[in-house]
Amino acid sequence: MSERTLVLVKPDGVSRGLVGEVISRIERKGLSLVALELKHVSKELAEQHYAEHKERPFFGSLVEFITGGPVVAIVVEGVRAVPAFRQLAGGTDPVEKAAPGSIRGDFGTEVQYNLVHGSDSADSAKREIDLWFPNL
Ligand code: 3AN
Repeated sequence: MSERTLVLVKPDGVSRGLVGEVISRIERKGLSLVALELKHVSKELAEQHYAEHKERPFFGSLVEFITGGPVVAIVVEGVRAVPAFRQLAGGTDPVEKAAPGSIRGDFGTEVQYNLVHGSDSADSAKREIDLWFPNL
């Protein structure tokens, strides 16, 4: 029943001092932290992480944004960890989609600067955890 997901506190979340807030919500939900690292993201890692968005018009600015400041990468584990963190994060658009009470709903306004990333499936989680934490 237990699974893992990759969570990123993106550069906007780190610079706004929301790392503790995000970790606190993960812990209060009943999920566990398995690995955590403050990372300066290379262009290569960013492009691999967001490979599925390669053809999207915002790909270039997304890569620029995610490499523009430190990111906190966290491997989170628990029962239904993938959808559970997606619920904590809220929808991609912090205003139109994310409900109040979610991380994006409470703290975000812009689609690109939406504070956190969470894997969208167990398969994505495995790929992303291998990418961000190759030694885990
Ligand atoms: P989520 O992070 O909710 O799974 P995705 O995977 O569709 O959303 O998008 C990945 C990231 O790309 C988002 N977190 C956001 O930073 C950025 N993004 C998505 N849609 C747009 C958009 N229309 N304009 C700019 N950035 C976007």
